[in-house]
Amino acid sequence: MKRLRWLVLLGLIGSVVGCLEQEELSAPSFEGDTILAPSEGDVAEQHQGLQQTQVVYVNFTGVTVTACPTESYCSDAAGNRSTIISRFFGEDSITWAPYSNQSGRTRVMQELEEAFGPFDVELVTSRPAGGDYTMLVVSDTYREGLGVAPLDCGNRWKNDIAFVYRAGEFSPEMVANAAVHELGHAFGLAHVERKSDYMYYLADSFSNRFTRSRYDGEHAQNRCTEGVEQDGPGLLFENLGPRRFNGHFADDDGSVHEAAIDALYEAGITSGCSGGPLPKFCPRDNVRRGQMAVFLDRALELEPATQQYFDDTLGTWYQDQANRLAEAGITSGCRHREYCGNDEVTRAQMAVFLSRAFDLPPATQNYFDDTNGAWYEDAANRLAEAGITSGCGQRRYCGQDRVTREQMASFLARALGLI
Ligand SMILES: [Ca+2]
Ligand SMILES: [Ca+2]
Ligand SMILES: [Zn+2]
Repeated sequence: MKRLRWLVLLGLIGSVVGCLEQEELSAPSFEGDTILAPSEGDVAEQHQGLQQTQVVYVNFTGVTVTACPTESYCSDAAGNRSTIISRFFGEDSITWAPYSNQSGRTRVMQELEEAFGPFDVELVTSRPAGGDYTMLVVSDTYREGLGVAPLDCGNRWKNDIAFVYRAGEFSPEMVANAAVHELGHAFGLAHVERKSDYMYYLADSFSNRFTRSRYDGEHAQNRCTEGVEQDGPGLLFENLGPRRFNGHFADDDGSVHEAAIDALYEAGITSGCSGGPLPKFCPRDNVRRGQMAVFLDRALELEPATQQYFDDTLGTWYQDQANRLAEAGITSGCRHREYCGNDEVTRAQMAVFLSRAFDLPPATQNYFDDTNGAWYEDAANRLAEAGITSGCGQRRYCGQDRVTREQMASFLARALGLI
C-alpha cells in the first residue's frame, strides 16, 4: 500500500534569503531550506535500520540531478534523482558544477568528520559502487540561499540527496558549516535557537556543535519531535547509532598498541581518559609521572606505604601510589623528597621504572649505542633482554623521548605478559 504523505514547507520558494548586500554575505539564512520527507507509509525499502553504517558520499565534482515524476517523492542518491529539483527549485533537472576550491574541500571534510565523528557515519569522496548512501552535493553553482535538504525525521531515507551551493562565494568555514547543517536535516534535525548549534538557522562558522536546544520558533516550522526543544546529539545517536569501534576504546582503532591497551583495560589497569558512548584512551598523550605511579601500582598491586616519602605529592590524586612506589624501591623521586608528578615520563625513566618494578634480570649484552655511559644504560639493556622493547631503531633507545600512553601500554602489557 502506498500512503506517501508529505508536507512542503510554506513559502519555501524564493524565501531563502531576503536581501544579500555585501555585509550580509557573511551570514545567509537557512530559512526554508528543507522539504519534509515522508515519515510514514511505504518507506520500508528505504530503511536499512541501524545495522548498517550510514555512508555519505560528499560530491565535490559536480553532477546532474533530475526531478521525480510530480506525484512521487524521491531522494535517490544512486539514481541522481530528487524531489527537491522539482518541488524546491521548480525545474526538471539541474547540472551542479564542481566545488572548485581544493582547500575548501579539505575543510568541509574535516568539519564533517568532526561533527559526525561520534556517530556511525562513513564519509567518502568518491561514489560508492553499491549499497545505500546519502549524497551531499557541494557546488559552485548559483542558486538563491546556501543549501537545501530533505528533513528526514528518524533518518528513514538512507539515500537522500542534500545540496550546498554557491560554495565558491563563501569562506570554506561557511561552506563546511552549511554541509554539516544540510546533512543534519537529512538525518532528522530541524532548526534551533542556539547560535553555537550547527542547526542554527543562520549560516556561520561559529556554529560548531550539536546541542540540546529550543527549536527556533520562527524558523523551524518543520520539526521531528514534540515539545519545545530538540536533543541534537540524542536524535543523532537514535537515527544513526554510535560510531562502531574495536575493543574497549574508540580512539585507538588501528593503532599497533591497541591490543596492549585493551589488555590493560581488561586487567583493570586503565579505564581510559574519558567515558560515555565513545570511551577514549588518549593514546597520543604523553604519560606523566603521576599517571605512571597509578599505572604501576595497579599493575603490581603494591602494599600500602608506611610513610610519606615526598613533599610535593601531598593532596594529589597520586599521593598514595607515589608512596607505594617509593616503599617498594621502584622510585626515589626526581629530587630530594620530590616526586615531580606533573613531569612527563621519558623513555629513560620508563626503563628504570620497569626494570625495578618487574625486577628484570641483568642483560647479557649491550643492545644500544646511544645509551653508552648513561644512567639508564643498564635498565634499557634489561628491558631489551626481557623483550619489552627493541628500542627506537638502529641500535638506538632514544632515552630523552617522551613516552606516550599507547607506548606505555605496550611496555606494561609486555612486562606483565598480557600480550
Ligand atoms: Ca536520511
Ligand atoms: Ca579500539
Ligand atoms: Zn536548514
